[in-house]
Amino acid sequence: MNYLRSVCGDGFFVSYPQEFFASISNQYFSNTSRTLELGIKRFYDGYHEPLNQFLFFADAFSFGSNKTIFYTLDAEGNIVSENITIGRNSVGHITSLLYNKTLYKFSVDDEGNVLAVDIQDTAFNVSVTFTFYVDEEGYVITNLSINSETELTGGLGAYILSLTAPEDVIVLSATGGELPFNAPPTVGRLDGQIVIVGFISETDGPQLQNLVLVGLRWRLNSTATTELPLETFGLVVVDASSGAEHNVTVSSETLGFMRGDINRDGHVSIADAMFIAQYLAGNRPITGFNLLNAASIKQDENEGEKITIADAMFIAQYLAGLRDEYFNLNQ
Ligand SMILES: [Ca+2]
Repeated sequence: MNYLRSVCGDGFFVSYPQEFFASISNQYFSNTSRTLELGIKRFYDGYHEPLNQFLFFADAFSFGSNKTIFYTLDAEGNIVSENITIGRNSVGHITSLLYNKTLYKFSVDDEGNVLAVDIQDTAFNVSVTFTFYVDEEGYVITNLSINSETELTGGLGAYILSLTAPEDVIVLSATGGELPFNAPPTVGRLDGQIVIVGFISETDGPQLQNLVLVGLRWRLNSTATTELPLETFGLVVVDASSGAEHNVTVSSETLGFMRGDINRDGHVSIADAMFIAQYLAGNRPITGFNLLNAASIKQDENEGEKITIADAMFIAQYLAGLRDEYFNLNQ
């Protein structure tokens, strides 16, 4: 039961429940949002009661409605109050709360005690960028980096990044990104999504400023006439210090994959073969090219895809009718 008046000793509030109510009211009235923050921090530390007590108060001040009251005591001693929208489950327990563009969602048990917290920060914007390059072994890598102006108190400690991707986009392997995220993350497939999960062992993480999280070696299994859209679906970032999870608003470009369409003009033509030849001869920079579209024409070993002159040759053979739209030889 110890929470705000731990000086009172065990059992005090059980014997004097009115004191318990008065004591927490003090905290709730002086700064409600700080009380919520403290409750969530304690929850992630494994102490669930402060958050349950907070929600008990939020419920008490709602008087059964779908609004509750948040208070802030300013430096002059004025109390400012604000109506906050709350959501309830079918038996009336509070399951969500919207404050300052942040949506707090609570999974609760039958008694209304919190089992899990999900924080969706609609004002916490993160952009995801895809960058192609060729590594020292010649494999095409796509780096995924994130960027945000919002700071995490303890820096980034873990993330779950999900991309919507057709089944024909295959992840062969993943490499780590920048320190301390240099260990390969775990990559999985779930309901039409590629889900990438990574974490660090430090309790002090980097900020989200052009931070490379992961490099992917992948492959396209589709045809020369199908465009495969890939985009960021969601991102959860976790504070390395507090463990607080933020379900952020994420934006990214949509990558339109099409096997063979190197210059991304929407179709496979002799120009694509020419660009590969010019790139391999060192006469054309890779800027603006979709390197995975080039590397996935002739498929290489399962460690990854390389761009070779065979890719250009396969395009020529496809255009001459010797190969089908999967770049397989016609019988
Ligand atoms: Ca093209």
